[in-house]
Amino acid sequence: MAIWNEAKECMSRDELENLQGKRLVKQVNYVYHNVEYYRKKMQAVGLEPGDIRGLEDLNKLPYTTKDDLRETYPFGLFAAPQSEIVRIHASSGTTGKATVVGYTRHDIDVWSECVTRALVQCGVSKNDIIQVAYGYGLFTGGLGAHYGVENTGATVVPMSTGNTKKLITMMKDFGATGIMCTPSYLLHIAENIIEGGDLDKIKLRVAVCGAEPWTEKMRQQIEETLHINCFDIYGLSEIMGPGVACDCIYHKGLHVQEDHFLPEIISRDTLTPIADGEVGELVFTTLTKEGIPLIRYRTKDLTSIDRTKCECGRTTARIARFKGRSDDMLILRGVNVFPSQIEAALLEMSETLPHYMIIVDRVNNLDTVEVQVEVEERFFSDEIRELENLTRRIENVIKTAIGIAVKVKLVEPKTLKREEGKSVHVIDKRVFD
Ligand code: DLL
Repeated sequence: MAIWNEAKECMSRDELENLQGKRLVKQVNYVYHNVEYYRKKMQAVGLEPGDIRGLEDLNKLPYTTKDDLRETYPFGLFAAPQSEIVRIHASSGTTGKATVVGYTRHDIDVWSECVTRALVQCGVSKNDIIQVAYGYGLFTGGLGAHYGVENTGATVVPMSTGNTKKLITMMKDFGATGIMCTPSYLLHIAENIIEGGDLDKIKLRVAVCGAEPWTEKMRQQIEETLHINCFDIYGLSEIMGPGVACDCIYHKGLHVQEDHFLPEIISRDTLTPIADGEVGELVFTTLTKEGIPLIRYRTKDLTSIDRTKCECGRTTARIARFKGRSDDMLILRGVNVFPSQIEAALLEMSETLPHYMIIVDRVNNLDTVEVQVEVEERFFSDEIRELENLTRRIENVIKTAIGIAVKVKLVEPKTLKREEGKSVHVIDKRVFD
């Protein structure tokens, strides 16, 4: 199995840690001198760049969270001037304000390199034709995957999301050999392929899926249904986008591109680093980023780490399949959604009461969302048409707020369960184990 950049992916741990240490010192200096917010944050804990001399000083540095990105919206954490930023992406923030990230030309090159390494790790070569069916746009999935495929030398078909029939037609007509999309979407595509009697008409042999939590069972199900190899790719916009880490043919964890991103696992209770193998929150420090370098960014993703050499020959640390998140962020059809975004949208409407319940399920492998909303009694004496109008309007308001369609069900006042303690607004019936 080929390795794209053996010099970086297979170096000895000593060599790698030495490189990481040097890059960390440089990145901290860069951030201190170019981002006022970080400078103040470091000064607040009495830190100067000279205090960080290598990896051993990492835990002196304060953490960064999504709140820091929100407070500095939109460009406050950018370290490079606008004239050097060649691209912007964004994802959902906790209160509706987007998390905005910017890339310099060099950042885009590093990103393409990382996705290329991941793809080659999954067996992709220039002989492949890859359909990218992640959304193109502010979401990092589409364009991130796209540049990586091109850099590999393979042929990219920029499908984006939304038209399964066309995707399958082109898969057959073009002889596509690979696909990149969310795992739940691929299961949906697979069902359509089977139903349409198209399985023997496609040449698909590899899929690289991510952007949402999924299980090993789902991965195997995809492999068996489509007779292909299926891999798990991870990433987040704050750090880069897809390609921060990816599975290899041994499926024993996702290799982190450690020369660019320094991983730590911290305890959710004490917020201090924990031993390899133990499950905690994944934290990343970018090592080479220019646009928006982040120091000790708390991803809220729960996993464990293994730094032993993999059977594939790579020495980079592997993170285990994700065990969930430590915050309330939902990933619905690959889109990040915070319940607070739905709440804020409902509160803007005068007809709704501040009681709602979000019910998430997975039907035919696609996430479904029903939002039950209490509305004032008087609406139930109105004509059915009025109720339907109101339902559609609420659906539109929510769709505008979170970017995906939901089904709204109006319920009478006091129907939804009231909690005595922390209110519960989400029932997630999907199974991720
Ligand atoms: O989802 C980037 C991406 C695109 C990754 C395409 C892979 C493929 P965000 O929209 O910022 O970025 O969402 C990041 O999605 O913190 C995880 O909670 C979740 N996530 C991403 N990949 C995986 C995965 C993209 N393979 C958030 N398994 C992250 C489980 C994943 N969760």
